[in-house]
Amino acid sequence: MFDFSGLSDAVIAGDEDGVLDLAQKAISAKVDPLSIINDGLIAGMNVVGARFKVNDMYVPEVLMSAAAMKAGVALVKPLLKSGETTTKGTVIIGTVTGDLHDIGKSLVGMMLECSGYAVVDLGVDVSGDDFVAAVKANDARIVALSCMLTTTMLQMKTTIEVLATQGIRKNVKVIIGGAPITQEFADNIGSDGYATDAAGAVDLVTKLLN
Ligand code: B1M
Repeated sequence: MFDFSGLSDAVIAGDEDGVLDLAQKAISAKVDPLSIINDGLIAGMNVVGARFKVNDMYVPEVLMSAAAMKAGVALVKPLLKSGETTTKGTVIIGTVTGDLHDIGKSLVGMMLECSGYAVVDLGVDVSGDDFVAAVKANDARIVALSCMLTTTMLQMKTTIEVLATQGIRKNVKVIIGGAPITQEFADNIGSDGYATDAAGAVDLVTKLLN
């Protein structure tokens, strides 16, 4: 059994080299890539979140942890590739207006890609109009909205309204997720589904498209 605590600690310390070294050791030890992400990298980030909340860590330190986490994910990502050559459909993903959190959204996009979907990642602080333009340009079937702040949650509703006023809501399924999101909120704003994590998002997209 691989000891993930060193990897989590390196994320907490914002030690990018340490993360890369320990993630590589886990890869060499043939540890399941998803476990490296969930039990090592995300576990570390969860501690960062808890410490950030009680002012035991501050924004510059959190940014270093985020950079270390991203470096680890980038190292593991190629091992998650499903090898599928055909796409099951295109997903447009982004974090909504006013919200700059991108780690969870990128993980969801990565897992969808690994499951055979084409993913267009619009990044963070994405407006409803940008989602509309991307759906049209890519003939997408799914719009995936991420949000991490209670103050930006309602931008998901706004985005769905923009999709409707621009006439494309009927052509796409809208799924949402992120730490403050609940099933009740998802139902209230008229989305087609909610997932708590990246694996759940893949299951949801598969269900909605079949
Ligand atoms: Co921010 N931040 N942050 N932050 N930050 C949170 C979200 C917070 C909970 C921290 C806290 O207080 N404990 C808090 C929000 C509180 C609230 O709204 N009630 C918070 C705050 C307050 C802020 C600022 C306002 C702080 C400030 O400036 N005073 C500010 C806002 C900036 C802005 O967005 N406008 C801010 C800034 C930042 C940083 C820039 C420093 C950095 C982001 C760096 C980056 O993303 N490049 C940051 C970080 C890192 C965090 C925490 C610590 C970690 C987030 C993370 O990456 N988690 C976070 C605390 C926490 O979440 N515990 C926090 C790891 C990631 C794998 O998980 O993102 O939850 P997560 O994604 C999961 C699921 O949520 C789900 O699947 C993912 C994978 O399992 N999921 C989906 C996500 N999107 C989905 C979409 C789906 C389905 C599932 O379908 C479409």
